[in-house]
Amino acid sequence: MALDPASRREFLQSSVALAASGLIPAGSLSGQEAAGATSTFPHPLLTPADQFYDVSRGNPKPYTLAGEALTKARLTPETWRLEIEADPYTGDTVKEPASLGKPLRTADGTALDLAALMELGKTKCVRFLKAMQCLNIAEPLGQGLWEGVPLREVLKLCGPLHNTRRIYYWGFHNDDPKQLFQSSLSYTEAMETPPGELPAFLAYRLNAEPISLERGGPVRMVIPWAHGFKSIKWLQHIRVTNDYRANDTYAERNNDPESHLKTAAYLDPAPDRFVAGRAITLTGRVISGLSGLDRVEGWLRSVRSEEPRKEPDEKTLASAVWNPCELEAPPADWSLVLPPGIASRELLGFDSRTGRPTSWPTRYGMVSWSTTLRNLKPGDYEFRARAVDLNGFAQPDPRPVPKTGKNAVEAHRFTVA
Ligand SMILES: Nc1nc2c(c(=O)[nH]1)N[C@H]1C(S)=C(S)[C@@H](COP(=O)(O)O)O[C@H]1N2
Ligand SMILES: [Mo]
Repeated sequence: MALDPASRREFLQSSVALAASGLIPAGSLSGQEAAGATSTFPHPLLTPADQFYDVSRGNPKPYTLAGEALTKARLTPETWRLEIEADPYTGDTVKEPASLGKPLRTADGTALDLAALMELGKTKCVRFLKAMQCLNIAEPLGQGLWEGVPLREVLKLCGPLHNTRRIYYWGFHNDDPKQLFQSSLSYTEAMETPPGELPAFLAYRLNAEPISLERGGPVRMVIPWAHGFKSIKWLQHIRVTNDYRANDTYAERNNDPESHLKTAAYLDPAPDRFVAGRAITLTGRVISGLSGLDRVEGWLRSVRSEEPRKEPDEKTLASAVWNPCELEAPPADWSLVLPPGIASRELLGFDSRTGRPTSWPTRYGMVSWSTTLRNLKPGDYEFRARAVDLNGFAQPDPRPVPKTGKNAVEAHRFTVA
């Protein structure tokens, strides 16, 4: 929602008014309270680095290396280097290889080191709150404040590019080609940023600290709009190529390599039994993906627990009553949320004068939602939550193919006794 905090409050109040007027059926079966109830939101906006759900390949995993092995892998701040080269590839339809004016190579001492990258960051740095999510896991991994230098600024160090249609990149992988985990962007995605959008960047800080080894430090690619597989950890190689095809490791596993983060709500784990007469609060998280977020809504229905679980049929779905859930509001004081020394007006997606987010949730960001159910009679119930995007599509539409990102509508069953 593109709302400032004041109009957000109004929206919440008007939702309550709508419910009171009966326009939003706050029916007894649903028993769901209208938005505006006072709730606590269980997830901090910034996930501590060590509490991200980890998705890392490799044996041993690169972040378990220590001592000399770590130095040899060039995964310490002093030894880290980034090589940028041209791919010699030509083929049936690719007559000329890509080239760049000035390759950066470890062998001849020209590779980029961390000090040089951070020096570039003094004038070019971007800071951005990103929800990290795996295309194949139906649970957000975490949300961080990432800081680094746009990829285009780093490519500029290499002089003029010719015949370049894609940028390939990968990280340290134990010298075993089978462990290579790589990704790619089109030249346009690397070089240009539409207004209000966010550039691909090479991150060296997470939540204002150096990026931990587990999260992909010293330097990790961060692709704001994409699922996690484009945000390559332990970044060490960039190759400009005239090949027009995506080379992503994820593409080889039947995933859509160009998929964007999806607008989708996710349910937190909750008890499966509640005491009759007590209010029941259910919570979750919602990601604002490519198509933005209008609202999160919930559907409560009676079920018979002895019947096997099956998806509701068309008729049941058509008569479902979805009630608005409460979205966590933007913090009134961002200094209480952000690390010391970082002002919200310095973040992408925030107004550089007022320090307020230009949309809520922030673009490719994640917030908590909550709903309170009251006066439920003893029985068995099922609760579903879904996001509705700014085009009016309710999850999982308009893109229900799971290999472009898991965004099925999640359900929780429980008994009130
Ligand atoms: N080098 C490398 N980068 C990688 C991976 C990997 O295995 N190796 N996994 C990717 C995938 S599939 C995801 S979902 C994210 C997970 O990021 P996280 O572990 O910081 O949560 O990292 C991505 N970057
Ligand atoms: Mo992933």
